[in-house]
Amino acid sequence: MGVVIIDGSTIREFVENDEQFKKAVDESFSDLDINNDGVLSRSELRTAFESLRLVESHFGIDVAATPEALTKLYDSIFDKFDGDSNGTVDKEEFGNEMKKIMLAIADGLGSSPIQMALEDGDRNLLKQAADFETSKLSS
Ligand SMILES: [Ca+2]
Ligand SMILES: [Ca+2]
Repeated sequence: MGVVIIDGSTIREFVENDEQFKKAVDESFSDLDINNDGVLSRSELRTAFESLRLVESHFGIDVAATPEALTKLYDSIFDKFDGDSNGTVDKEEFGNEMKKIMLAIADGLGSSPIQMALEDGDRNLLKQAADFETSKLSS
């Protein structure tokens, strides 16, 4: 368990570094594609969002929302990701939408840093943004 501190510019720089962001998206995507069929299903994406803990911050949802409300929410998230509405999310769709979400979070944070508590071994995109920042500082 560790704590990382990130702000809007940390996230923005990370997302706008194409090579770095693509690598992070590739890694996250393979982690999330539990059955390794090259696309994310509804349940795989839901698992992803539950573990990324982005929903509360980005969509402003009440954490105590009912299961029905959450399912509805995750369905609407899935539809956003599934740009061509073919029922699955491929890597490109995933990357495009993650980029939008990360930038929206960056806008929301502005210059007010937030602390994130992370489990060891977490590899979510916000954590990677923080790592990217750290590696830049130390190089
Ligand atoms: Ca899959
Ligand atoms: Ca699709």
